[in-house]
Amino acid sequence: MKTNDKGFNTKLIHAGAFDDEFGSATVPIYQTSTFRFKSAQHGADCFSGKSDGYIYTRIANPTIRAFEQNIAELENGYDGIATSSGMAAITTVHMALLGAGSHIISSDAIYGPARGVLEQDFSRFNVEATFVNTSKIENIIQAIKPNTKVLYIETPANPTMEITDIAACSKIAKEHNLILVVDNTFCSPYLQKPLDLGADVVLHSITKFINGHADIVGGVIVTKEVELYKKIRHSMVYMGCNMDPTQAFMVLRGVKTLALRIERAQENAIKVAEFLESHPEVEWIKYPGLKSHPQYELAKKQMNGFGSMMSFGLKGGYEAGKKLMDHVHLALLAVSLGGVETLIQHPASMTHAAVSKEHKLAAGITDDLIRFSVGIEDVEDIIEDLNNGLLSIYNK
Ligand code: LCS
Repeated sequence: MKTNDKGFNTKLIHAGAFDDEFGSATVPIYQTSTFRFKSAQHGADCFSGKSDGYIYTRIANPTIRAFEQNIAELENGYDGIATSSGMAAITTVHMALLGAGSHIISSDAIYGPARGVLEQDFSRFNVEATFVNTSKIENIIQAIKPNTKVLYIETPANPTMEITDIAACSKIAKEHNLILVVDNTFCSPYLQKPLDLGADVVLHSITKFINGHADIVGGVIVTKEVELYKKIRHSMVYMGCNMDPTQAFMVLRGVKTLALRIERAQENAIKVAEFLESHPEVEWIKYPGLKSHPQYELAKKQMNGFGSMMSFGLKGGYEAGKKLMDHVHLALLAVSLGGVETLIQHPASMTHAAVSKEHKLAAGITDDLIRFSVGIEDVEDIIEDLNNGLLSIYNK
């Protein structure tokens, strides 16, 4: 169903859904790898584009198309391209937009593998990448070269919570003929619509807020214009980064409650952030909804709410961080984020334990940093759990 003229909550429920011959209330799982043509001519017409019939699930599938159209309407874009994971969304976009001899400017503090794939993999194909702190616009301008093709930003950044001004980036991108790509995973379209702020491409790990239930991995890309869409869709199909129909069904179910989940989680998050900010053992906290966040005003301007992700540092540093991990019980000690359950992780002793100090600092990860994804449990329970964990640090 086309819901372009409807409100966001209506889009969440109905965008992309279609009627079938049985009157199904939800989009069914079309768990099929291939589709039967009615005749040789029909097959020829499907391949030539004269008919929009389905051919093969790697190319397109009704359940997956329903999700792609749903997310495209949520992001106010032309159309969506669903992928097997968030990383597949990122590599698909890079494969479509970069080539030997080209250059990309990226935020320095981004999800680790999103940086790694440029440094370790695309570099082998002579794609050059420069990583800068994009929260300072002058850094981007200084990094532009004649062969720069793409400006890639993640905002708020994982896990530093630094915020980049999307509208300002769009202005620079237009002046220098760059394609602006925004990883909108930390916000979802409920909190931030990069295409409305001038971005050309928006992508997500739908593993996080969009699906919201920590039960599938997936990704999606939405473009503003048709030509970029065709280019990126080609890369997805040829590299085989497609989503599976069951993944699409799961995320179509998850996305329906996106607004409710985010509203509840961010209501909890501000209370958790205020608790942490006033806690004597907490050295610093970065949450966009606190006035102490250096980019609070920018967050207020470009986001429609402050979300439920935060990072904080403990006075006791690395050892205190490690101890806290073993003394929280409600918060799940796990990577990932954006689900209904509260998650906690200490990158220095966990995900980045084997990473060099230099690389950790490049990613904005200090030894004391704790990343916290606030869920939709009762906030009193989340705070009590954190409080008990913090107390335990000093009880030998
Ligand atoms: N973009 C961001 C901002 C992410 O946080 C992640 C995953 C990805 C892209 C990649 O998505 P995936 O392929 O996992 O669906 N972030 C994770 C994290 O912080 N912990 O575990 C995964």
